[in-house]
Amino acid sequence: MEKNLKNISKLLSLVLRHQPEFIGVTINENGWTDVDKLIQKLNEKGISADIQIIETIVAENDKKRFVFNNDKSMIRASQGHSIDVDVELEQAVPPPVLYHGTAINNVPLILQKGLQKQSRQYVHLSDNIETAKIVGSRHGLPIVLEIDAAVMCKDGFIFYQSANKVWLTDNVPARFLKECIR
Ligand code: HQG
Repeated sequence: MEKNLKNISKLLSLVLRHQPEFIGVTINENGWTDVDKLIQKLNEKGISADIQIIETIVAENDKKRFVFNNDKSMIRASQGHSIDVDVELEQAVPPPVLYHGTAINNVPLILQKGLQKQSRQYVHLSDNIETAKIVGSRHGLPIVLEIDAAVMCKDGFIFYQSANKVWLTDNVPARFLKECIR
């Protein structure tokens, strides 16, 4: 994606997941914000965005982070929020093993306390090692942890899959975690 679009996309992640007040938009209880208003507020901040640009970002974003509602009057992030919204996540049965990438430095604490959601609404997990590695490298030298999702399910833990296919759960106690050696 072109650099300018990438920058706007990053700004949308911030605004739609964490800080709508950064540009002065409001987000409703289901995470939606009005597209026209969003464009207006971006323009007021000196960012030249229009509906074509927003449509391109929604379509081409590498992780499909954003979605429109049916008539394209509203937009929201599919996952990753720290603000309290209900994006109507689908409960789903995960594959038997899921992965979480983190920084090596975090591992001692994680193996003691389990995976906690920190500032976000959920712990984020992926169904493949490569994605987990990339996520982990955002925090430092990456390491991938393997999650025994099959046993978690048997024990009654609930999983959701976001519209862009990220696996989410409330927390992962340490007993379901081990270092992935592959
Ligand atoms: C760590 C991005 C110490 C956890 C990614 C992680 C993802 C602990 C960090 C999505 C811990 C939180 C989410 C504990 C967890 N002790 N550290 N007990 N429990 N941690 O950014 O999963 O690209 O909130 O391992 O791709 O890294 O923005 O979560 O390192 O899908 O769309 O605390 O964000 O998506 O960091 O990333 P984050 P994450 P986007």
